[in-house]
Amino acid sequence: MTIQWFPGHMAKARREVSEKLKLVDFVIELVDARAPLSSQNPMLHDILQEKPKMIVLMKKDLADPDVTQQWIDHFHSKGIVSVAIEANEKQDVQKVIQKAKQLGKEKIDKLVAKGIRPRASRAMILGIPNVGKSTLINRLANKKAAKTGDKPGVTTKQQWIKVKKEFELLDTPGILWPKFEEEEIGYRLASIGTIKDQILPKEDVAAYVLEYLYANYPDFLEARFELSQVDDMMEAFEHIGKKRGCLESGGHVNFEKVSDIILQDLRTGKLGLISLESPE
Ligand SMILES: Nc1nc2c(ncn2[C@@H]2O[C@H](COP(=O)(O)OP(=O)(O)O)[C@@H](O)[C@H]2O)c(=O)[nH]1
Ligand SMILES: [Mg+2]
Repeated sequence: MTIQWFPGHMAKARREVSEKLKLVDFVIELVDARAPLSSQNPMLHDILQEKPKMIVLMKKDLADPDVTQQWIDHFHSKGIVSVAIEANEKQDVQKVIQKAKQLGKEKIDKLVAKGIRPRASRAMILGIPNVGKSTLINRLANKKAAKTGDKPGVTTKQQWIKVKKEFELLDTPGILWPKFEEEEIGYRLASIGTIKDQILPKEDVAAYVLEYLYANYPDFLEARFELSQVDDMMEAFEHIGKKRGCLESGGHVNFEKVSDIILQDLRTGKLGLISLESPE
């Protein structure tokens, strides 16, 4: 796999997250419900040390509900508080607030037992790019618009959003890098649009999607593309291309356009509710 993070960038990201961590009682780690493991950061565990965390599986509206439940059970069995949400669902956002309040209270209670004065608990949101950090911060802040864009260095000073009387949130998220230890992880992240389309060849990512769907959700391929096999990938692309008007003069199918259609359909949920990995 050719994806590389420069050690300098990783060190800087790690430093920034570590600085912010000092300010909070616990963290809220965001992952993508369609690939909750691949969208985690491998180093977070080390960086966090003893800091409590909860996991929010974002974009549950695009994921396979059965698999999402398996993930919730999986995290639960490991003693990790987790909740799956759709950012636009008010009730889901309330669930995040409830769990965060509870986790924060446990931490504050411990501190109070050690002699500090009771205060609101403080948390920060962490996650890889595009997972929905800014969106969730806005929902928790109950604001329509807040600063978006993952630009390192734009933050001048940390501000706190008072979500509830007893729970405050850092207004800027911690940005983590994804992991690329296995090729498969790169393809999953590229499929859901977390990694930019320029990094892995688009046609390869689209072929990965077709193969994965054929193995796990064959009915969805049939329903959306009337596609019943992908043994011959070229033929599969041509079939979709012809159906969806990706023909060039001379009758050739434009494979790049076909790839765009496959990836767009996946990312917008038009292919169905799909999870790209299950626990284990
Ligand atoms: N379908 C869906 N899209 C979401 C959800 N949460 C965030 N998004 C979208 O994901 C994209 C990235 O969100 P953003 O908050 O900018 O991610 P960030 O890079 O982590 O700050 C945006 O297009 C959001 O609208 C969700 O629960 N469901
Ligand atoms: Mg953002």
